[in-house]
Amino acid sequence: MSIEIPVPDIGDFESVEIIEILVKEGSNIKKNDSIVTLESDKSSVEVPSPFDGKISELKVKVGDKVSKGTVIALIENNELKNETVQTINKAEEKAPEKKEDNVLPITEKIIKQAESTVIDKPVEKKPEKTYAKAKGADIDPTETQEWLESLDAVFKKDGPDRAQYIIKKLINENNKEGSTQSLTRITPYINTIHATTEVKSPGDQNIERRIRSLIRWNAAAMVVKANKKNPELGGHIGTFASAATLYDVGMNHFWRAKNNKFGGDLVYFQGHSAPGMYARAFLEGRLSANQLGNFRQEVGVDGLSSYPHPWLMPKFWQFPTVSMGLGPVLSIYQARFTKYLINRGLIKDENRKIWTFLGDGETDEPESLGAISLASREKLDNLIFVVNCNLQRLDGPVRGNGKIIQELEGIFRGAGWNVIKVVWGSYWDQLLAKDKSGLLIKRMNECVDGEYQAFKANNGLYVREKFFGKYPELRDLVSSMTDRDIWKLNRGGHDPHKVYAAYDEAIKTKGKPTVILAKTIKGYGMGKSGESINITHQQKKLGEDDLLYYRDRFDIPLSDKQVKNIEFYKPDEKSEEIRYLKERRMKLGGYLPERTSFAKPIKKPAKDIFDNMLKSSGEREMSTTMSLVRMLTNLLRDKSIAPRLVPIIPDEARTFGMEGFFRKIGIYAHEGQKYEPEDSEQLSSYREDKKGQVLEEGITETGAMSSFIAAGTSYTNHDLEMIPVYTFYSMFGFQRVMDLIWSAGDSQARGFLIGATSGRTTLAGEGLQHQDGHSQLLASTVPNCISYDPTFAYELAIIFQDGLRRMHDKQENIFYYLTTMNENYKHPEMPRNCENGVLKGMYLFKEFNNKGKIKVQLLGSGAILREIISAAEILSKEYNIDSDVWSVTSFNELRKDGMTVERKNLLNPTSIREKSYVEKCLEKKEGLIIAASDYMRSYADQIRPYTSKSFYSFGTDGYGRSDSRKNLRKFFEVDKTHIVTYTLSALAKEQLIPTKYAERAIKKYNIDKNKPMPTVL
Ligand SMILES: Cc1ncc(C[n+]2csc(CCOP(=O)(O)OP(=O)(O)O)c2C)c(N)n1
Ligand SMILES: [Mg+2]
Repeated sequence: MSIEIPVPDIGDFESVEIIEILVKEGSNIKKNDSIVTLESDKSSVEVPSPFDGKISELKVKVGDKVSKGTVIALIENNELKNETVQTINKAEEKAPEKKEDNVLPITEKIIKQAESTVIDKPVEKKPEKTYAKAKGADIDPTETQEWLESLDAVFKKDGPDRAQYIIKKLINENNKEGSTQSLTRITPYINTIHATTEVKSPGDQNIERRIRSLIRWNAAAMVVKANKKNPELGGHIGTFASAATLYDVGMNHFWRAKNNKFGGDLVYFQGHSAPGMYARAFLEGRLSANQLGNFRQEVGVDGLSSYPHPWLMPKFWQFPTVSMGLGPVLSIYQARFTKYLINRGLIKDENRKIWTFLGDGETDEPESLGAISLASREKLDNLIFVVNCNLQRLDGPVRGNGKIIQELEGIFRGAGWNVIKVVWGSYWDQLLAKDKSGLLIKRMNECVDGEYQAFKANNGLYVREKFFGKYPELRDLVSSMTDRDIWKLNRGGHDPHKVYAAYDEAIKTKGKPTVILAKTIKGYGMGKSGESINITHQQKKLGEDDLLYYRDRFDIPLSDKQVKNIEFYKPDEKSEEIRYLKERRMKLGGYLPERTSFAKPIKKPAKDIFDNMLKSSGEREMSTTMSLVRMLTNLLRDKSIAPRLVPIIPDEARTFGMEGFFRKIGIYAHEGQKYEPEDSEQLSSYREDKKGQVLEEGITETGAMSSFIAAGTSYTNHDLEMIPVYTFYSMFGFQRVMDLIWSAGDSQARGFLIGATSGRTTLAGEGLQHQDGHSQLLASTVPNCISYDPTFAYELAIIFQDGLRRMHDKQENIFYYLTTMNENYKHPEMPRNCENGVLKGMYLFKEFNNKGKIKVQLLGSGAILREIISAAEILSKEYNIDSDVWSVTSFNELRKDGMTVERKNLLNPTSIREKSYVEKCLEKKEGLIIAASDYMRSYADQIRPYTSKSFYSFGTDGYGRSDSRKNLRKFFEVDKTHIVTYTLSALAKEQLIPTKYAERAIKKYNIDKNKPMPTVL
């Protein structure tokens, strides 16, 4: 039987136009297949079929206006054979009946009686008591001892879990009794993993130490050698010296490389510890001594980049991390994106891990800690942070008066992470075991980082006096130890056993991310030249004595002469060390870091996907943001593209009319949707799904950009090409997260950044902080960012299609910045043969040739092209001035071409001069040039050098403000009246027309000559 399909609840809309019919009469469709697309001026949604069945009749056509309940089609559904024609109105069908509470009179009586007894009962007054003010002191040691003994007994009988349970119960009880003091999230300043429960490393510690020493030497030598050659080059020794063990244990035992059987762990190395990674790659035979000798010399020689830059070493580095804070936030979103791909069924779950190394000073960057709650909320147990707590940053201590490890423990534990502190090395184990009274831990707890730093800048005697010497019992504890023994008491981050145990626990942790807080010494082993002293970070020139000390400290088999020559050391290929090192890496699948891609290109979308954008929109007005949404909706119907699209939005989907995606492709939620959304009956209902495709990031441009990078580099990190489309308020893009966009370029991310609601005068009401007149200029500063400011739907379609071709067919490592607008207007049909011009940056849109006297070249970009077209009409009609109107889709692309051609000509003075694209377009055209955009004048000014004609540029320099579009364009002098007036004035200046025309126009259009430049208003 036929069933009517009505338009469901479409939210706040009435009388919405049907812009597409997606099914034919007689066709068989499945439940949720789209039947029609509806579009208001704010949003575009598809109406899905509620059943499987055959469309027996279409009741609507393109252009019809529909509202909730309008029948759009009849469907034949075999399962509902016996029924006659029915109307399915989900809202009515589902609305649950509200049940009245039917309480029997007798029950009510009983309740009343019960209530009255409760009320009548006298409130028991608690006796007032004044408690002794303990202020943290032990006011009753005997009682304390009894409690401790009880706990000890529980511990011995039933173990730590039971003890923990009882403590929790006690705390709860204490809270119930009225204590308001919160429980500390900080544990004592000792290792989280007790010595007795440590998992032991299977490695050969002697060989591993020898390998580590060689790496230490070569890393330091690389920096010293470069600076001996040229002191300008710089570099860091102290950081890697403090982190060598942390890296080595990972390399020897934990980090699995990518190969044909496994996707590989992803490791974010701390940026300025790069020399250590090079030194290891040298021993592995992946880098030559020559390359090491060219550390930080990359021009004209085969050198090594200062820091991890995939752009500069595309086969080596995977993640740019040196801009502090970016590594941590990027890795969190990388871990989340990995789970996204797994949950969407696009990659296998291979239990891959993401490891992130960061400095303790780096944790002050808001980006480092700002997203840690996402990691625990999304249960990212594939993520492991290792914070190298050497207690120092560049200028001095990270927390001289406090303890960074304790501070971070509280923060991470509070955010729900698994925290593993690796504070003390094995040499402390015995002392801690002997410390029955807890005095040693008390002393550890009370010392601040400034003191800990000073201990390691001095010697064993100093530590004896200043640390142990404070309490006679502790002095006695080490009385049988020599100063040398005391000096040997190592820190956890330098003890491979402790580090191994921590890593082992981290990889086994389920349901939450792990952070390892490893205490180390900055400049470890550098002695007087840089161990634990404030200048360590900057130390890059070691004198001969310092080098000899370093050699002896780490037993490097080099002669004095070789040391003085700062030679690198690599044992023979057959040596135990090299064999061991290689064997370990082979066991772990290959070398790290290494950047490769085995991704298959994404197939081109069918051409007809873009067809409707190339046609005129007729009387329909719409914004380019809406065109984009329609284009993406169409792309979601293309089998090859659809699964790879990653729409990313930081809480602005409704602003951009993208809420239709929620229902259609779902919002990614790792645990699905645990509630029925309040708008579940609506077409754009807030649907969360484990397989959801939209990354709805919430209000975090930093997070959204990190997701963009994760998706945009998926072709190398997951061997799967993805197409991120990150849409944001254009003002909160480049201006807000420029450093991340720079790092997207370095990472060679591919994708589309969409600066929506763009333009200083186009986003009318929002005012100064929202109106962007410079993002296009900022985009021009990123070398591999291709940017466009299109006006019409067909321009957008041409650019997007070409973007897909370049990034996914030609595999170019570029990404796009497209500005789209929220101004509604009609879109013309694509002029013939404009594609090349659209992509190059400009094409002739229209000629006004009827008058034939004076001509001008009018160049308009984005929102202001339409003002230019109107100005051309006025000039033609009212002043008999002809013009050529050019749509400039990208002044940035024109400039790139101009620079390239100019340079080529300058370098080839004897060859025939080549012409820039701008020159080719304009040379044969008559008249001066007027160029305008909704961006600062310098945006259009970029092409000034590439034409010999007079050039006048107009733009929106100054702060934005709230008003209507019309008023704003007048204020910034980019409206049609100003363009007409300025054109007349420019022509008068060139003595092509009398000045009176300009003077009259100024009066006619009420232009205030005395108004200051908008930059000062
Ligand atoms: C955003 C940013 N600001 C400043 C720097 C310069 N810088 C490089 S290393 C460093 C100190 C790092 O200290 P920490 O994080 O403790 O690392 P450590 O070297 O001690 O391991 C600074 C300030 C940078 N790389 N990035
Ligand atoms: Mg540090």
